[in-house]
Amino acid sequence: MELTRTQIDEFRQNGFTVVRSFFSADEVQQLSDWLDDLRDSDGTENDIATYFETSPTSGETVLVRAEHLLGESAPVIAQLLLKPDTLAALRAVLGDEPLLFKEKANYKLPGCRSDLLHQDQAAGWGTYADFFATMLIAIDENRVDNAAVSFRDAGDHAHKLLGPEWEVLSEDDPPFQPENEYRLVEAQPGDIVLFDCYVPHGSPANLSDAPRRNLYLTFNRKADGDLRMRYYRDKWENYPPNTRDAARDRATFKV
Ligand SMILES: O=C(O)CCC(=O)C(=O)O
Repeated sequence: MELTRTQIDEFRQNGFTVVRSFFSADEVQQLSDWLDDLRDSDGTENDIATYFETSPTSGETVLVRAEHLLGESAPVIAQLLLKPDTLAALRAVLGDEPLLFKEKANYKLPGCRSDLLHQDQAAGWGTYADFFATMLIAIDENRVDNAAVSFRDAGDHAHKLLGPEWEVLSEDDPPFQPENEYRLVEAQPGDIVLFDCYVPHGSPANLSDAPRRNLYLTFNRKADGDLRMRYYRDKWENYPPNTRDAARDRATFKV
């Protein structure tokens, strides 16, 4: 499925665009089964970096995110996610060959905390390059009541940082204010959102009983080089993955 001219223009002007049914029901089912296996793991197997946290609402240990998903342990999943249509869409928005920078699953299970308003570039990405594009892939339905992601959509998109690195743009829980300047993107499994590293976004805590799992594939331009393992090595030094029996609390989370 090729992006339309309108979608490419929206991405450039507003920092994000939504593409419906980019992955088929069969593809989503494979991804969902794989994510469920990972959710139930204790975080000690294979080369996937898991981040377990204690839920602020239920007190239970939940897998909040998993990164470095497309290592040697998941060749079939890597092929499915990095299919020719994925690379073509990223090529269209980046204007260059896309190279995978990082990939993660955000589980946002019932009880998972909010993700405060932030720009991805503020997470130290400027050390590596000044532009990235991310494909959000909805695995579960994203609804207003199970923590669908909101993006700033006020016609003032700027390709720059709006605050200091490592700081969120607001400490207030979503819905972000003023509400009419943000677009809450409800999505069906298989829908994607392409967004750049400067568009402010975030999502509330998941207070429903429905999981809201999304995958995020982030790419940089080939001109900026192959940065993925350098990024992960740096990140693991500063923010090491953990196992189920060493869950963190929210206080350690920044951007
Ligand atoms: O998955 C979400 O709800 C938002 C996560 C997010 O913005 C991020 O991980 O950068």
